[in-house]
Amino acid sequence: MTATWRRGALFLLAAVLVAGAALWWAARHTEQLHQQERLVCALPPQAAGSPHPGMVWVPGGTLSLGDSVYAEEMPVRPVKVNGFWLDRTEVTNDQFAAFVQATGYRTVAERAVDASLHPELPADMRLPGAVVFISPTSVSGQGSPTQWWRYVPGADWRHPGGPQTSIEGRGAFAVVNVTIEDAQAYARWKGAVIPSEAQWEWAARGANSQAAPVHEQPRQANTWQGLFPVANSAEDGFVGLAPVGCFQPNALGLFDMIGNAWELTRDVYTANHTALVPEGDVDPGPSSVRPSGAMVLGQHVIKGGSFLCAPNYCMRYRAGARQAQDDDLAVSHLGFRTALVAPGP
Ligand SMILES: [Ca+2]
Repeated sequence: MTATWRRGALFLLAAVLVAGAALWWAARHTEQLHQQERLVCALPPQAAGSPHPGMVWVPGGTLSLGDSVYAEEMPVRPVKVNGFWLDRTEVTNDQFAAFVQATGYRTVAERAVDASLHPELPADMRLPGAVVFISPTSVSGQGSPTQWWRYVPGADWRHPGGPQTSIEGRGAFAVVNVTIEDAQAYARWKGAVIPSEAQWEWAARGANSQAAPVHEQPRQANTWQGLFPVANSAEDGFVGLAPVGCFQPNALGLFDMIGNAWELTRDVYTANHTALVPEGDVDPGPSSVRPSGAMVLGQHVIKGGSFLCAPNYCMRYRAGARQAQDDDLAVSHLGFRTALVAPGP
């Protein structure tokens, strides 16, 4: 009896030691990855004489819009897209900083929340701020996302993780904690627009109507490897957000269409594709957001998934995936890129 008890105790001790060592190794591995992460990735030079530097031409064609994994992606339907130009990377902190410096613009996350629009919110959630992902050590109950998403007063594009964080040395990272209003303001300043959902998806598919939808987690993208939201092995080299352009571009030369930061589109969110723009030409003309501040708050479609997309939780690392985003809520996994309707090369 005593020997059996002793063997059991020894076995238990060994199991605890092994589990402890595994946790220690995982924490150390994550810490090392943080220390080793790259702050900039070199982009290949563009052809000389491009009329729109930093953008690539997306030829027109007919897209099978949507996919079959989640209900909001359905039904798949044909939509024609005219040719347009698209930023080859997500807008970076440096690029957004130039806009802010030139215009004095203050983002939505830097303003107090309008109490008349959100009378239900407690006072601390009306302070300027953004929703930040904070990886929990465990998940309890039904796995409510409030266990890993927190409203952090003081979080904004300059302070992506909260007031104690900064973007110093991270000028090449995708700007995040921006809303559709912020993205529209940047695009107007640049003389560009925010792409429609169809434009964005057509570009993400490489403007190839023959390409079958890919459902596997991509290797050439900043996503989440491991059990979301507690274990992030970061096999792709990045625990969190990455500088733009660290992974292979798609066939058009567009970087990070999938993964890294979710990207805003100018389309108001609908529960599926049925109510989207009529089949036919997708005109990138009038914006879905009224200019000059008269914005009607709702939700817009975001595309591409982010560094938080994992097979066990959110398989939205696909061109056809989509999600709704509240118009006046800045989030630490959301950025954008701009489009331009102009003659092709
Ligand atoms: Ca990653």
